[in-house]
Amino acid sequence: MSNVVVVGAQWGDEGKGKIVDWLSSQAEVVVRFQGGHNAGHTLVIGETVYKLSLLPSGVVRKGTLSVIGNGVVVDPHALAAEIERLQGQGVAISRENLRIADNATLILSIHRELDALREEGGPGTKIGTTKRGIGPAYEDKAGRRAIRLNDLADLERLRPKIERLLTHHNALRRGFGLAEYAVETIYEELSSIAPKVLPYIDATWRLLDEQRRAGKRILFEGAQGALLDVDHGTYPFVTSSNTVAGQAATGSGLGPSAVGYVLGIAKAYTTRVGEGPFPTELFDEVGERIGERGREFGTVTGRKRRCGWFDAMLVRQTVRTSGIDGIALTKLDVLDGFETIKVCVGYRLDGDTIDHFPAAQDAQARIEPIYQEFEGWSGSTAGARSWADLPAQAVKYVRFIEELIGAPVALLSTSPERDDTILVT
Ligand code: 2SA
Ligand code: MG
Repeated sequence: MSNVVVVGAQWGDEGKGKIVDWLSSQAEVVVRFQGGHNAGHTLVIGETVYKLSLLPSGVVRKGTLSVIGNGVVVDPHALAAEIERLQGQGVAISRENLRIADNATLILSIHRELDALREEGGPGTKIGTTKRGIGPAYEDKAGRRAIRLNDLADLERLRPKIERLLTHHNALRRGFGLAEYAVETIYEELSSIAPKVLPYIDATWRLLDEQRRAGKRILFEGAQGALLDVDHGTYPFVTSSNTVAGQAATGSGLGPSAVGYVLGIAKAYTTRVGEGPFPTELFDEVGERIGERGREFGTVTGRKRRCGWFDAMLVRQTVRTSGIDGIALTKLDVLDGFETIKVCVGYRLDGDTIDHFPAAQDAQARIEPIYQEFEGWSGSTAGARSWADLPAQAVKYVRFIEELIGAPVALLSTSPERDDTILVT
């Protein structure tokens, strides 16, 4: 097996956690390369459920090295809390198995507040973010005023950096009619947590390069999905990082050739949390049924996800923008027992048929899906562990999707259990 990057091929919540966990049994290193604790990956191992947000999924596996790469934005307080929570569940976490990039950007309380404030700022400004401060932290990174993890290692020199950051933020806060922040408040916030996170920091680009040269297999764990990519997603209803596979290299400090096989994760239907266009969204009892059967609630915020039919046009597009070599199709069992299943096979915009999802926000909102109806199956796919266990009509559905999106289904996941996975060869 070569190195593998796992990315969501839709709007996130495709079931990446399980697939990453399954693949991590064959990898020595697992790396997060973008996003932050806005991600939510649920792992079910035996009787135990682990909920991860910021930590790479490899952390629950003995002998696996987990790396938080430079492309991630790190809330040090959330990080420390997650480490403690997992340690409370009996997971061993130390510098032995966790390293964090010294050049990763920090999320501060000012970012969280700003995120929440904008979300409450009336019509037109709401994105439906997770309010974790992700966007504002990336803004400061691009604005060249961010505080980074390595800054915590040199507290003597931290104050002038905070001052510089606050020149920008206090001006913003005045605009919102908020009290200004004092340097000392942020200094306190950071110096108090520094001892808890510093043990893990490292020049992870170098560590990863060494691991790679030593022939260790690296798994790159994407968060969110390609349609939330800041360039290729449904802008402005996106997250603030690049979520496509190309980011695996940049966000971990390796060259593109290190990335290897690109595995896209797609659900057998579509979901989305937050605002933004969603051509195949269902507002009826069918959508309700998918949501209930699929337990479609956010791992991090508990938000109810919007549900709809599989949109082959969108996934075909992410297959191309991420260079997806193969798809892991998840939650097929949620469609068990549906009399008819619809798949979006084309788009109509103002009466014309178009062959891709347009970049313009207003056009995206006006898209109408062209559906192909598909006969459902009465048998169960839940827990199937081989191709032969599947109803013939379910196999047909999978083949149909492959054809439409232009990528083979390499893995089929039929329940949250690690072993209920079919490797398609
Ligand atoms: P943000 O907070 O700035 O990244 O939000 C911007 C948009 O990105 C979406 N987003 C997500 N969509 C699905 N899953 C996400 N992670 C959690 C999970 C979500 C949760 O995996 O369960 O618990 O609610 C995630 N993170 C960000 C978000 O909805 C906005 O549309
Ligand atoms: Mg999730």
